[in-house]
Amino acid sequence: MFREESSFLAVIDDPFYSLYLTGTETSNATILIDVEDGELSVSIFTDNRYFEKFQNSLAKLQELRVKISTDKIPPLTTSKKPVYLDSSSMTLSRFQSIFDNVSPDPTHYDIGKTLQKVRSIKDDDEIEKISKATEIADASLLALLKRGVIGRSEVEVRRLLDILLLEHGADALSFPTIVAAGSNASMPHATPSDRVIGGEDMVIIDFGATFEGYHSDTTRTIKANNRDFSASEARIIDAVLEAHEHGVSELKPGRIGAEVDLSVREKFGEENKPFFIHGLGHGVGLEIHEYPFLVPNSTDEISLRNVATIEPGLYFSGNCGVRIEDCYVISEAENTRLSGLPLVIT
Ligand SMILES: [Mn+2]
Repeated sequence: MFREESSFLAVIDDPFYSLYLTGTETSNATILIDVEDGELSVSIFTDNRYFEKFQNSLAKLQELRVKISTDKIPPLTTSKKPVYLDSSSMTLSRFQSIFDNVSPDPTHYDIGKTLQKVRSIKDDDEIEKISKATEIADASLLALLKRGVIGRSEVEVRRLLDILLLEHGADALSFPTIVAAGSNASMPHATPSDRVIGGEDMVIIDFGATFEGYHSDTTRTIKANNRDFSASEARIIDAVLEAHEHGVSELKPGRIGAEVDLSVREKFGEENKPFFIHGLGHGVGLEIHEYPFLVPNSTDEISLRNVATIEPGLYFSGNCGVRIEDCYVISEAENTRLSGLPLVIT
């Protein structure tokens, strides 16, 4: 992770790492790691809103000796040691407040990607939490479909599903729920509208729960009347389903994000490729979108115990859209699908 120095500083200015390392939910925490001749000391700089929370969670982690402070982080400008930073969370303004208004220089080393990769490899407890969040989402969608969506607007369906997610045990929503019917579904991230859902509409529902900080992410495309898709709809559904299954089979340790994305684009073939207009997937954990990203140009490497979505879709402007998304745990043999819902619900 780090170079060979026996003395260095690392500054991690992202609350997700405080949550990851200490279990403390916070909106303000800078972690300062100070290694002096191989001796480690860790300080967390926060404010009074979180001081006691940190004290409580750190008391449970006796093996980790951490100082908690509500002071400002000391300026590190004069540090003789190399300083490691996380470029993906450290903004220029934070940097300048820590370094007395100077700008980054080449003696600062970026550990952003390394930290993301470490956090992408989930332990059993983390996988269980994502799995539990997914179970909550599964049960909520089934409850929604039992009540039916025909005659309700997209906004009403979103509100109903959001309530069901909370009633089924979600701590919060993973992200603003998407409900997009008929021609609105050709926009992958449509904002729910007052459009009333009719029986012949195909509806994209993209939703998730959080459970103890961990997210789920699921998309289903349903036929509002629960009856069979028309022949032309079925062709689109089948193409997306095939692409989805191909994507899952390509998701293997050592593969690179862009490669997996590309192989699914190729699977779609010349005819459908232009209508797959977003990335294939992303890691899921304490953040809804995290390493490894399965998108064009991504150099992220897939590892065992990653949890990632596969979410191909086809979008026909003014007509319809189809997306099928699930979360998978990357495993030695076959990847484990976390949702118990069929990929196509009829
Ligand atoms: Mn997603």
